[in-house]
Amino acid sequence: MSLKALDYESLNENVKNCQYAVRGELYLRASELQKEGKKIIFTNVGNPHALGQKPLTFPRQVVALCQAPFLLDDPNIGMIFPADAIARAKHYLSLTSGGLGAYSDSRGIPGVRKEVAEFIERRDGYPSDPELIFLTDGASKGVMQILNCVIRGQKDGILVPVPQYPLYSATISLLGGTLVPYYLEESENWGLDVNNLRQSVAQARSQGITVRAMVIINPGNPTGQCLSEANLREILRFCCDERLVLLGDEVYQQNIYQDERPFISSKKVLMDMGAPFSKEVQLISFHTVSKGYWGECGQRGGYFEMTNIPPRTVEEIYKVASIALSPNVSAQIFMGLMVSPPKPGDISYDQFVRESKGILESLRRRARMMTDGFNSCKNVVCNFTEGAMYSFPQIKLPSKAIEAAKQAGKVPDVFYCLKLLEATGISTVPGSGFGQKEGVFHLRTTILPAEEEMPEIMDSFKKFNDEFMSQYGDNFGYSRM
Ligand code: DCS
Repeated sequence: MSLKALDYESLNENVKNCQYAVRGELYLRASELQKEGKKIIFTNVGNPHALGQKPLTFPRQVVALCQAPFLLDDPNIGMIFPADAIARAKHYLSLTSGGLGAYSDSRGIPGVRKEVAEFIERRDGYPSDPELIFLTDGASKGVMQILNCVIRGQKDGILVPVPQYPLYSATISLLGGTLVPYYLEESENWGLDVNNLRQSVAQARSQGITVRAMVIINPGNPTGQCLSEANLREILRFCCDERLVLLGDEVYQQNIYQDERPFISSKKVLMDMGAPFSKEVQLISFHTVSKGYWGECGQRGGYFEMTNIPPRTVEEIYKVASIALSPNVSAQIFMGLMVSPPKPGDISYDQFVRESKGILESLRRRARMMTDGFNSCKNVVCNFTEGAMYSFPQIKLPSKAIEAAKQAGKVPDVFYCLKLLEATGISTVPGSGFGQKEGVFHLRTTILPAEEEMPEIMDSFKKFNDEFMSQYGDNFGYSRM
């Protein structure tokens, strides 16, 4: 009997081959255990509100009023909402054509795109054109739209850091392209060596792959490193030489936990480099409302900015965006608010600053607690989380553990993470879900659990790890790689 189109055996192979570890085996097992009544600490996803982070007050007030515009007619409204929130709600409603229930332009509301452009200009000191900014349902959708334009077939390669956030590997396999890995150096604080890039490109070319684009994640996920300006220059020069479009994933630009290397955007570095680079290199930069101190993951708001992309290509991207009609309109308002938060002198300013600083300072302390906690454990080494939301310790698994994993039919780091989950309820993602060098094992956890719970979580990790290492240990000394 012939198969029907949606019988598993006849599905699109690209769908079956695509892997997304952040919601993979570990997450499924954690969900099962939760149903059985076990307390699970979901540190597998960078989803701050799910771990108790409170939403910022001002943006929620504005969007609440946009969702319920009849409240604006209530004579008592000024007793519940501050005047600046009321004014901003009216402003955003005036930018829509029919409020939050109406589709917007497929690129997003022009007035919000203008606010994004003004934010980029303030941040980088260079002009930004709202016509080259598209609002998207989270950064993910933007990344998918752009990769869809770049990948023509199996022979098209995309340079992706390893370890990487699996949005990239999954989308490339879904679109039937080829991932060309370049390795980040763990012993160099997950630094990016341009020589590795050259090698990766040469190797891919020798296999008949046309390398077309390069992805950078800055600050890094899962690796947490912040790229230096010098490094970004090298990358941009490399992209210029190799005629690659640079996809700059900058969703963690607010999440910086060290002072030596503040965030610097790829766009600014490119413009600072001047001609010919500033006129030649094709760059797409991504941002989101899901991260930073906003953490509004469920709202699904994002944008991308295009630099040096020809108008005819912009038209094609617009056409494809139009198939999905419109990005979420409430999320577009969150984006508008993120790029133009309350200013000094506004009624809500002090509260906004208090809330956002409180979140960022706590994240910085949590980043330190996690790194120090991991580094105090046997056979575990961890680079400091300079930025983003994750800790990515290396776990030196004893050979007996690797053997036991084999017996159980598991990848060694999956085996370790499953044992950790069963023993402690801590739900992590095995390093293999992000890619890592052969024979080296990691896990990823977010730094998002509540600060007051952190000591207990790290104690319970340490206790588990001690027991694991003594159960499977072969008493070798461990030296940092
Ligand atoms: N880029 C990177 C590097 C990310 O880490 C994420 C989300 C995204 C893009 C997409 O985010 P939005 O679509 O919400 O804008 N990070 C996932 C993660 O690793 N944990 O949680 C989600």
